[in-house]
Amino acid sequence: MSERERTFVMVKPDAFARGLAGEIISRFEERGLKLVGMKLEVLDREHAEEHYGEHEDKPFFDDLVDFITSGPVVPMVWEGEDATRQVRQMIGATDPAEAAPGTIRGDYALDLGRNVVHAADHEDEGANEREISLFFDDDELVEYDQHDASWLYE
Ligand code: IDP
Repeated sequence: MSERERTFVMVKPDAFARGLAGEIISRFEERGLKLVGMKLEVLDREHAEEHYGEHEDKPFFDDLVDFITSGPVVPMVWEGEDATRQVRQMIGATDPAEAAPGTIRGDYALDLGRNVVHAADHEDEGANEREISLFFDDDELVEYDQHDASWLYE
């Protein structure tokens, strides 16, 4: 069995406003991932700019920060085997027009700037640690036994 990992995921304001938060959370629950952290908050600009710091020189940066601060988001931490890569596969390509049907973006989104969900980049090794600590204190991540683990993992 490969390593159990923690990965950072966030329901974006478009999905929350469209009543899709529950649907998106259910995708990860039903897959068998373990929810260890979750909040509901409206991000301030400073927090949003730090979160998207890698894009600060891009032409879409201001619009992206406007959008992500425009309403409630649901930051979450999900744990599971190979979780970062599995979650990225589940959310689909960044541009919903390229996202396969069956992925979250492929099923619920149409536009690059309104792509319903964020997840840490599995190709960026430090992304999870950086993003989890930007949104959660250690004592906000919950320790518990996943009761169905023996049915999910051999
Ligand atoms: P990701 O969300 O799939 O990790 P990133 O490249 O990190 O994709 O981009 C962050 C977010 O910025 C995307 O989810 C998307 O909403 C937005 N974005 C990325 N590229 C563009 C663009 O070219 N125009 C407008 N928005 C963009």
